[in-house]
Order: sequence, then structure tokens, then C-alpha cells
Amino acid sequence: MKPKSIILVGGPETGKSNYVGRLWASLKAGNGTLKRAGMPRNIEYVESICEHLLQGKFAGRTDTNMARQDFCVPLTAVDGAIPTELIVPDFTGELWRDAVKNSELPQEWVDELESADGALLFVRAHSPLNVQPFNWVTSRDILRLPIGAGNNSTELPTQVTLCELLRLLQNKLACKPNGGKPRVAVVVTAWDTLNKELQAQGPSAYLREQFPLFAGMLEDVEDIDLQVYGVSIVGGDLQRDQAFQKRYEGMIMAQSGSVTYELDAVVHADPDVTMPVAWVIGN
Ligand SMILES: Nc1nc2c(ncn2[C@@H]2O[C@H](COP(=O)(O)OP(=O)(O)OP(=O)(O)O)[C@@H](O)[C@H]2O)c(=O)[nH]1
Ligand SMILES: [Mg+2]
Repeated sequence: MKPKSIILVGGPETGKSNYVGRLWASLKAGNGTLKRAGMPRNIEYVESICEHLLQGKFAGRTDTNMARQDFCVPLTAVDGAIPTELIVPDFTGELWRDAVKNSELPQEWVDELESADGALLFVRAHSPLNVQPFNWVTSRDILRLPIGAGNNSTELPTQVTLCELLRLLQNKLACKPNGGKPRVAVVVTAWDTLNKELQAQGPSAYLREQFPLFAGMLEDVEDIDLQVYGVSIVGGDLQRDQAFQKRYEGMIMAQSGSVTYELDAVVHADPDVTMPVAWVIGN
């Protein structure tokens, strides 16, 4: 049986590695839709992320000099499907940022995308690395400054990067073995950093507000199946919210966190953080 491989796509610090660690915690606890049938290979990698989360800290970003880490775990059958192995390669987000900047992706990753069963595309709410497009109307004062004195950042706006990454997935992902369209879950991480009002509106509304170009593209795409999720891996901000840090001391890590998604235009929240992966590899 061919393993199911899922590619994690997203720029630096978008929450890919912490999500993989939290995914393993759920598989280990057996409390999600996806169920494991054994132990992962390369267990040290995911265990080290879990260790940080257990100690009340997010894991640090992936070292750009580190080789790619593949999380591989046998899964039990879900909904009558044949048991399989899940493979999730994790690598530094610079790979994806540079793929867009230089229009070049190493052949190894082109091959990975072409043989993958689907992808998770990450964007992190309130990330300091998010770049908003330059506003020509409200930035009149900066435009009057001498060249070089204003914001002359050459970083691409995040929504342009997201559109290019989605285009890459459109070009490379193959159809499912049953002929179905490839699936991509767009994952808005750090969902807990949004206020209650924004959370209640759901992840699509958030993308429309923050990244309208990308949200527009999501509405037009026809050749892949898309689902948008808001994910909070432990239910709060371990780095910046002291009140949450205190509450977290009394919580069980593998039962913390949630996934927000939309079904028939209604926003739902579910504690099962395996949900985006289960949907991507499902039939
Ligand atoms: N509040 C909150 N912050 C999160 C969550 N998930 C990730 N983060 C933040 O995002 C940061 C980056 O997460 P990583 O998992 O290292 O991101 P990455 O995409 O693997 O980053 P690279 O390895 O650089 O590509 C973390 O250090 C946290 O600060 C979440 O659920 N809630
Ligand atoms: Mg990482």
C-alpha cells in the first residue's frame, strides 16, 4: 500500500513544526479522527517538539541548516479505507519563501509535490513576518520622502506569496488515485491570537479581511479542493499571554487546542487538531 504523503507549505514561522508536534500528541493520545497503528519513525524529532509544548513553550523555529525531518507514522483505517502510513516532511519555511522569490524549487521538492496526496498551506495570524501590501493612498507622506528614507522593503506582500504557493500546488499536485481533485487545507495558525469577534466570523472571513487577493483566488480555484481551517495548537498564546500560561499549567496538552472550520456557511470549533490532515488524505 502506497503511503499517504502530505506536504507542509508555508513561509518562515508560520507554525508548521509546532503543528506536526501537536498532531503527534493527538495521535499518541488517540483522541482524534486520525488514529495511529504504531510508533513513528524519527520519533525524536516530534517528541522534542512535544517536550517544549509539555513544558509550556512553543518549539523554536526549524534550523535552516538542518536536514529535512520526515514524520512517518502508520495509521489505522478510517471509514473503511485501507490502513496506510502517513508521511509529513518538515523543512524550514525559507524553502517556500525562496521558491516564490526566485521562482525556483529544488527538484527534490518538486518530486515530493508531484507524488504527494495533498498539502497544508500555512499562514500565521499576527505573525511579525506578515507583509501587508503598500497602500498608495494612505502612504502619501512616505512617498514624499527622498528615495531610501521610507519603507523600501523588498519583501513580497504575504498575500502575493500565498497566491504563488497555491499556484505552485495547482501546477504540481496530482489527482487522487480515485480521480478526485487534490486537496489543500489552508491553515490559519495562532487562531487564538484573534479576538472573539474575529474568531466567530471564521477563517474565510479572516482571510478576506487580511489577505483579500488570496481570499479571492481561493474562491476562483477549480482544479483543487480547498478547505480553510483556523488552528490553535494549545488554545492560547504560550509566548505572550501570561494569564493563559497560568491556566495551561492545569491543562492536558493533548486535549488542548482547537480547529475552527466552516460547514454550510456556519462556523464550528472542534478540539480535534488532526482534522485538516484527515480531510486532506480522505476520499
Ligand atoms: N499563539 C500561537 N502561536 C503559535 C501557534 N502555533 C505556532 N505559533 C507561533 O508561531 C511560531 C513559529 O512556529 P513554528 O512551528 O516554528 O513555525 P514553522 O513554520 O515551523 O517555522 P520555520 O521552521 O521557520 O519554517 C511559534 O514559535 C509560535 O510563536 C498557536 O497555535 N498559537
Ligand atoms: Mg519549522
